[in-house]
Amino acid sequence: KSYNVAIMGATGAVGQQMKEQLEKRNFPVRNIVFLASSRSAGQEITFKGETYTVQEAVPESFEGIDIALFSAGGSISEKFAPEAVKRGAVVIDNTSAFRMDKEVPLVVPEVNKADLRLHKGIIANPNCSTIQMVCALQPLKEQYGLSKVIVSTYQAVSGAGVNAINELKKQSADFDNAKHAEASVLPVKSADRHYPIAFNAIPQIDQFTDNGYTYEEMKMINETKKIMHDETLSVAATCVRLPVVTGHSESLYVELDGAPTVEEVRQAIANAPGVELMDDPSNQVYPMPLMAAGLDEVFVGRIRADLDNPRGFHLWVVSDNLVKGAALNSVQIAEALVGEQII
Ligand code: A2P
Ligand code: 11C
Repeated sequence: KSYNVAIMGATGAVGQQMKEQLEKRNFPVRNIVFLASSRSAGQEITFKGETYTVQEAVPESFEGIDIALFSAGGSISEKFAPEAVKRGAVVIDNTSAFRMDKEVPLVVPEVNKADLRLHKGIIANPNCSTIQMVCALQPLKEQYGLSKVIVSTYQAVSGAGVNAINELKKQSADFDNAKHAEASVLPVKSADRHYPIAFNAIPQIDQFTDNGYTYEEMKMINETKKIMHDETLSVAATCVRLPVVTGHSESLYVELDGAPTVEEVRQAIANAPGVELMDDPSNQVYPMPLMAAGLDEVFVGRIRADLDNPRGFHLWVVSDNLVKGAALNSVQIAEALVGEQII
């Protein structure tokens, strides 16, 4: 059996990766439609050796579509996802529009694939920084119980889209002018002030909420509890943007219910699906975004026991934010729908 697929936001950083993942994983596509705004309608995209023309998205674009992968921003999802569902499509939405909606499953297949069965037309793909974190947390939770997570992130500009990548590239060319480089995209397009990202670190991703945390930080907090089915889990996050093109890094402090050895924690991570242990300090082996870019896995290294708390551990987690953090996870959701005969 094969499926009619649409990619909404096909010209974006994530949309392009969605196309690549469908090709690479040989997803059973019968027909594919590439959708974007009128700005890029008419552009050409090659899929499995055939050329397709990008179309401006309208509600009728979803006639006959079985699976629609969305990554064109939250307001576009709010407008078009219901139109796609009305026409019989299952929407896999990579924006924050529906993630915390009680009717919408929020899924990382390695963690909570069973939630897919509860879908009513829309399935949400979590935020990139949440996805890689829960992949590393799940094996620890399963084997030792998990009570607390404190995470600090080191996030790549591609999380903020094609324009942010272009901004970093442009600013990087002029080291002497770093402080005064022109900035109009980061920390977030809609902000009052913009700061250069080249040669910098910006402790703001997305806008601030009323409690002093940013939306990105609150996503990591709220989405983690929902995906892991644990409202009592204590989660705190500080999210920082770095001048890295692709690959988010995260420093995690976790408190477990049990008190395993470091070697036992390493084994739990090594055996987890989708996760690769890369932890050999004596040979300077640890994950970094430059090596993780373009790869599927969530890489974990620098695993250490806390020096004061026998239930506390520190981990360093790196993954390609556009791959497992977005496009791959969405395509894995589509594969699970097919594999489990939910579609
Ligand atoms: P377009 O190329 O027409 O602007 P990114 O997050 O990398 O910036 O990508 C955003 C994606 O969302 C792009 O594919 C962009 O298409 C698409 N997009 C933005 N606004 C709209 C819209 N109003 N309707 C459909 N697609 C949109
Ligand atoms: C970033 N994590 O790195 C954001 C991008 O809710 O899907 C993803 C935003 C989202 O900027």
